[in-house]
Amino acid sequence: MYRSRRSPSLALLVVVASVLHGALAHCSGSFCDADNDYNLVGKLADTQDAMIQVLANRGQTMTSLQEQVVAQKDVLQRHDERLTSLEETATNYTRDIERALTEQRQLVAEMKRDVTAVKREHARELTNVAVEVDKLKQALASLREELSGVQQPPAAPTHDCADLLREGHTESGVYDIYLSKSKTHVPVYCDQETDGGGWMVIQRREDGSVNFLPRLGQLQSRIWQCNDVLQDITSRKRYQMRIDLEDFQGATKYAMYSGMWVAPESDNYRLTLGKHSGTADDSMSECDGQSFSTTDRDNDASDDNCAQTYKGGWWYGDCHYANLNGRYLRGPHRSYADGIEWSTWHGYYYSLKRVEMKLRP
Ligand SMILES: [Ca+2]
Repeated sequence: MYRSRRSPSLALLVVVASVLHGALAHCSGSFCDADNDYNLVGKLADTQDAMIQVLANRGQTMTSLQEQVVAQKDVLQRHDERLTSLEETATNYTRDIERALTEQRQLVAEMKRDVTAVKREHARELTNVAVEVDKLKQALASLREELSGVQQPPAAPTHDCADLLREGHTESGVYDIYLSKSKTHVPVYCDQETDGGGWMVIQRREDGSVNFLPRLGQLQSRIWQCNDVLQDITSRKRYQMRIDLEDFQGATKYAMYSGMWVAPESDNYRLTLGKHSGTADDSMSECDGQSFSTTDRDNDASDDNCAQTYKGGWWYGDCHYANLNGRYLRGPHRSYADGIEWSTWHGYYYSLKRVEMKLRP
């Protein structure tokens, strides 16, 4: 409430005016002094003017105050309107936020439901997988039991000394090898040392005996059987042949042939040798392409019987440059070309101390 500090003065003026007015009314009678009355009237008039002026001022002040009140009311009205607008805005925001929160809560609830459903589904699938795994384990166990009753297939047969070397048989000696055609095993001597090993010795001369393959006996009695074995072996894969030579002075040489093959009996065990190499010059050139001859089977290219003349079963052509199945004559000899000859090294009058013919894939 508006309260002016000048209100006591106004009230005093009103009281004074009332007193004066009373006195004036009192002195308007016949008992008032004329001078005093005059002065009093003058003072009253002055007071009345002053009061009028004061009242006028107060009126202006009141008007100004009323205008200020009106202005303050307008300001308050605008503030009220602004406040109302802000409240509406806040209400709208609150409503929007609550709506969004509600939607988010619904979304989260839906996601939780989905996750729960997926978890449940996965759990079911895991259970099914576990069941299937158990079934597979049982089937595998059954299969193992069945397999344990089945005999293991036989290992791949050993066909030559190179196979044996790969299997870990690194010592030279006699081993059984498997013949594909005749489906039998036959003992052979394996040289597992010379030039990396893996050599199958098919003929050896180191004394008076003539050994083709071990335990197959002497040349004259078993030579055809030996040729059958050679045909069997060399028909399965391509073999190189090495011929080691040693004379009685201890000198050694060797000859290599890149593709040794013995034809079947129907082709008289014809020999194929391939390309020559090695430290010994080639003395087998006459043998290449020739049938095998013995004293009683003249398959050579000569008018004579080379096997009878040179005392050996061999792949004679127009007789020979090498006669590795000839007689064991121990070095120099007088007879012509009937010893263990390698003519390109020692001619036809020198019988070598030791020879070996061997095959390797
Ligand atoms: Ca002949």
